[in-house]
Amino acid sequence: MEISIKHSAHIYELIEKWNEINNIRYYKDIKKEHRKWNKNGTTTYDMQCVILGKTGYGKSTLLNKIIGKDVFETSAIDSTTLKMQCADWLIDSNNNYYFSIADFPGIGQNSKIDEKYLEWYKQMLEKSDCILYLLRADTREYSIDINTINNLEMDKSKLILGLNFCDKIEPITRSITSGLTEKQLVNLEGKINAISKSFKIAKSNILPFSADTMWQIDKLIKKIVGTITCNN
Ligand SMILES: Nc1nc2c(ncn2[C@@H]2O[C@H](COP(=O)(O)OP(=O)(O)OP(=O)(O)O)[C@@H](O)[C@H]2O)c(=O)[nH]1
Ligand SMILES: [Mg+2]
Repeated sequence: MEISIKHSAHIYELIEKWNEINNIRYYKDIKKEHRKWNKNGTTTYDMQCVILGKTGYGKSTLLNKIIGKDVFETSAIDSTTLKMQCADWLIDSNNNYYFSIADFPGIGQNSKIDEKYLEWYKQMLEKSDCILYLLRADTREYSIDINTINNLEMDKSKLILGLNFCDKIEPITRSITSGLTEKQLVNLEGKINAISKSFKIAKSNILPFSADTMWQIDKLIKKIVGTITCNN
């Protein structure tokens, strides 16, 4: 399995934007077999978060917002991400410890391509400490997602269901603030309850956000860090 590194920086770059990332820097138990990678002949240990989910659900957009730069290509029209790619942040240069977020191609295009991508997902699950599986808050069709999570036997202790597109929850209004209205929040609560039941996953593992307006991305980062450091 090969992943192209599209962005590489020191962990301080992330901490400056997201204070919570500090907890990853202080995490001591990094040197584990499943975290081993080979980067140009050097063995590294990567604490890995992977973003998975259907095409067009905002995986690349989210990663760009976390970095604060448009590194990963996004599109409102076509399936955009066609290979495995990631952003890496150096934690410790003496031991070659890294924090990494990987952006994968989205499923749901056609069954032949899905087969290939699902195989990639499967391989990556074993190497990951946090699986961020994106859903859209403005749809009620989750059967492909439920099947994918069940068929790949995703470890629910590592799984976060990221509920993106919360800015599109009904009733949509025009506003000068980026938060959700009272009515949207009520509908969101109902949505989370329904998803919790149908996916058989605790409500605490469902994190609503909007990559577009950046609503609750700070909470999502906190959840990712908590999952990786087993400190939820
Ligand atoms: N309104 C709204 N639009 C969003 C949000 N997140 C992403 N988008 C838009 O959705 C479109 C698709 O986003 P991408 O980031 O390319 O989706 P992707 O999951 O990476 O897609 P693939 O690479 O094909 O798997 C883009 O036009 C984004 O601007 C969101 O929270 N709200
Ligand atoms: Mg993409």
